Amino acid sequence: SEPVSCTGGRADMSLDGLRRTFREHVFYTQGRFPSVATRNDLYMAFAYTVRDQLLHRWIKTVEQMAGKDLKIVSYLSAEFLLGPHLENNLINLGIYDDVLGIAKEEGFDIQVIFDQEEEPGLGNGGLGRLAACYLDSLASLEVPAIGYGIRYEFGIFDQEIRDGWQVERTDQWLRLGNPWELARPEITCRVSFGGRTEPYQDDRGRYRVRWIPHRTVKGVAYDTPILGYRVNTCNLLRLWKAEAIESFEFEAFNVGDYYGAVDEKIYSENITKVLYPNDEPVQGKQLRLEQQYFFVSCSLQDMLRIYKLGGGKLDRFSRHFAIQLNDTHPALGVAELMRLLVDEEGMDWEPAWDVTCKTFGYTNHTLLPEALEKWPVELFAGLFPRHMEIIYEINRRFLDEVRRRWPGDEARVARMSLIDESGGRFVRMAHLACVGSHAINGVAELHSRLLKEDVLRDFHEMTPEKFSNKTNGVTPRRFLVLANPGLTRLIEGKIGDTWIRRPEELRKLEPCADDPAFREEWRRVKLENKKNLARVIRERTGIEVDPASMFDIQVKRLHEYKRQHLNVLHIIALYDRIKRNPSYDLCPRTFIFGGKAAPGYFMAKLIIKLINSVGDTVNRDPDVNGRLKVVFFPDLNVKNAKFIYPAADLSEQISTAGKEASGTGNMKFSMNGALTIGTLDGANVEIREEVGAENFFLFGLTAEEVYSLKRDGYRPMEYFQANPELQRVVERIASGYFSNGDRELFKPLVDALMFHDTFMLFADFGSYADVQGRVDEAYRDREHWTRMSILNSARMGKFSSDRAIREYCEDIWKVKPVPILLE
Ligand code: GL9
Repeated sequence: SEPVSCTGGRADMSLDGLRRTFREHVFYTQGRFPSVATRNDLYMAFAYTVRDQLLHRWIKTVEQMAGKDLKIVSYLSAEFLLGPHLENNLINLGIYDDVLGIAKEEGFDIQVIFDQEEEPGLGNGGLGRLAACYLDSLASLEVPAIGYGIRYEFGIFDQEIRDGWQVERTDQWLRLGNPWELARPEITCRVSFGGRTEPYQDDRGRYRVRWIPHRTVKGVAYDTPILGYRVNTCNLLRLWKAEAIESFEFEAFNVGDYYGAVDEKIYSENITKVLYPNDEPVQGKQLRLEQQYFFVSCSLQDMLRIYKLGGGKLDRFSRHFAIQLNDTHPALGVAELMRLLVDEEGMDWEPAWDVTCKTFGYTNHTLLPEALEKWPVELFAGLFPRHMEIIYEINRRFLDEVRRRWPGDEARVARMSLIDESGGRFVRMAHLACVGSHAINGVAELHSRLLKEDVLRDFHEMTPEKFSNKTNGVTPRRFLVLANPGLTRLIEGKIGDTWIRRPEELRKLEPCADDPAFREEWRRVKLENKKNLARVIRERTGIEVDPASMFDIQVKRLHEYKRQHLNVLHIIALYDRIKRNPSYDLCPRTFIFGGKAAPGYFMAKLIIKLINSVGDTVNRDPDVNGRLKVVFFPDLNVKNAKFIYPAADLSEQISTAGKEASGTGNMKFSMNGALTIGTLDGANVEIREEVGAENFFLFGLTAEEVYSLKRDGYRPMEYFQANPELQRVVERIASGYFSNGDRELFKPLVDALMFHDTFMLFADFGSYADVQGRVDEAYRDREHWTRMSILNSARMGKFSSDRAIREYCEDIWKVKPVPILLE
C-alpha cells in the first residue's frame, strides 16, 4: 500500500512550522484566542503541537513494521509511573531549545507551562517507574514494543502533610483532560467473570469446555505514543479502561430493570477506577484480582487480534510476541493464554502449552515473603472457574514431572505446587509465573542469587536454565538530561553528548576529576541545584534550608525495611551530641526525606510523623543554631523528584541487607553525583563495584549475617544495652521529647524496636553512626568530595535502562531493533 503522506502541515518541525501549529491548536483545538487563553489552554496547545510530531513518527513506525516478519515485546504491567510527558518528549525530539524560543516570543514562561501538566501517577514506586524507564529505552533502542496496563481514573494519591501526619487526597489527573492519549473506542475487548463451566463435544468429537460467565465488561483501549530518544521509533502504551457493555445488550439480562442496568454500568466501571496504593500486594481484595485479570485478558486478546491480522498461525505466536510479566500482577496471563488458545481457538493442550511457555518471561521484584502474591482458592475459583480448572491441569502435569524427577519427595511436591495447602488453600501466583515462563529473572545480582538460593530454590533446582539476572536501570534522559540541565551542559562541554545513548562513555569524564577548574564548575552546578531545591522546599514547607550545608537525602516509599527510622535515630544522635556539648563540631547538614506511606500501613505513617516531629524540635532549637535541619518533602512523585536527585550530596540507601530487591533511586542519585551511604543490599552492591569502594560509604551487616543472626536468635536489647548513645536516642523518643511530653505517641515504634526490631536497626546503628562520622569528615575536604562525586557520575553507565533492556532483548526476548525512516 501507499505510504501515508503526513509531511508538511503539522509534521513540519521547523521553527515556523511549530509556531504555526501551536497557534492553530490554541485556536482550533482549545477554541480560544490568545488574549483569553488560560494557562491550561497554552499547555494543551503545546502538548498537541508536540503530540503531532509523535503521531507522525508513530504512523511511520506502524507503517514500516506492518508486514515485516518481526517480533514485538509486550510488557505487561499493572503499573506505569510515567511522569510528565511534555519536557521528556521535547528532549527526545530534540526541539527543547526551539520551543523555549517560541514561548519567549509568544510572551510566556515555559516553566509555568511545564508546571501545568498533571503527571499520570499510575504506579506506586520503583516497580512502576521501572516499567516507564523500560518503555523509554525500548523506543530509544528502536525495538518494537507495546506496554499494556490499566488506565486508572485515580492514580497514586496526592500526599499532604497536616500536623506532621500524612493525609491522602485523591489524584484527579484526568480533570483537565489528557492530551497525550488517544481514546480508541473501536478497539474493545470483552472480559468475563464468574459463572460456571460446562463440558461439550466439538464438531470433531473432541472433549471441550465452555465457560458460561456471570457477567461481562468491555475494555476500551487508550493509546499513548512513546517516542525514543532522537530516533523515529514511536512505540505504543495501551492502557485499558473498563466500561459496561452496550446497554441494549444487557437489557436482555435485565428486562425492564433500568436502575439495575445503571448499577451494572457503575459496577463495571469500578474495575479501573483506582490504583491500589500499596507496595505490598493486597491479598484477598476481589477488585484487585478483577483488575489484574481485566487488563491481562484485554491485552492477550489484543495481541492475538494483531497477530491474526498479519495472518500468522497460532503455533508460531511466540516467534512474534515476547510477553514479559512485570512481577506476578499479570501472572494470570499464563492461564488466560491457555484458555484463549485451547477453548477459543481450539488448539490442543500440548501445543498451546508449548506456545505459552515460549512466550512468557517473568521478572520477580521482591524477596519479602509477605509480598509474594497468593489468592484464596475460593475467591479465585468464584471469579474464574475456567482458569481454576486450567491451573489445576497445569499443576497436575507439573507435579507429575516433579514426582518423576524426585520420586517419593512429597514435601517438595507440596512446596512447589501452584496451590498452597499449608492452612487454607491459595493460588501461588509466583509459581504459576515460573511454571508458565521460559525465563525467570531477578533485578540485581544479589537479588537473583537469593531468589535461586531461597525463595525459588526448588524451581531453580528443577530448571536452572530458566534463571538469569537483569540488574535494573534508569533512563538517563529523564533522570539526568531533563532533571539536571546544568550538569548535562557541563558534561557535554567536556565529552559531547553521545553518552546520552551510550552512558558507558561517561567514563571519559574520569580524568576531569583531577582538574581543579572542572571540580569548581561541578560544585557550582551542584550549588545551583541545591538553591533550586531550597526554593522549592521553602515554597512547599516554609522551612529555610542552607544550600551550603550538606544535603543528605532519603526519598522512597515509606517502609520499615527501608529504615527511614534508622536515619532518624542518627539525626537524634547528632542532636543529642549538640545538646550535651553545644560547641560539638559537625559539618552543617540538611536531612531531607520524602515518600508516601500506604494508607493502611500504620507504622510507616508513624515514621512520617516522627520525622516531622524531630524536625519541629531540631529546626527550632537555638543550640542547634541551624547546623541541623530536617525536612519532609511532601508529595514525592516523578514531577517533584526532578528537583531532588540533582541536589543531593549524600544518598541514603540503608535497607536491611537482603530486603531491597534492587532499588533504583540509588542509581538516580549516584548518576547526579551524590555519594551513597548504604548497606550491601540490592543494586548497592553493584553500584559500589562500579564506582569503587573508596567512593562509597559502606556500613552494616551483610545479607548472610542478617540471616545467621536471625537464625541464632536476634536480641535487639543486647545492642541497646551495649550502646549508651543509642539508649539516649531511644529515651528521647520514648520520653515524649519530640511529642510535647506525650509518651504514648511513638510507643508503638519504640516497642517494635526494643522487643522485635525485625529489620535490625539496633544491630546496624553503631556501624551506621560511625560511617556517618566518616561522611562528615569527608565532606570537609571539598576537593576530595568533588572528586568522588565526579567519579560516581562517570562510572554509572551500567545503570542506564538501555543496558538493562539490551540484556532482556538478547537473552530473553530475542528481539532486534527495527530502524524507522521518516521519509
Ligand atoms: C520493587 C523493589 O522493592 C525494588 O527494590 C525494585 O528496585 C523495584 C523495581 O525492580 O521493584 N518491588 C516492588 O514491589 N516495589 C519496588 O519498588 N514496590 C513499589 O513499586 C512500591
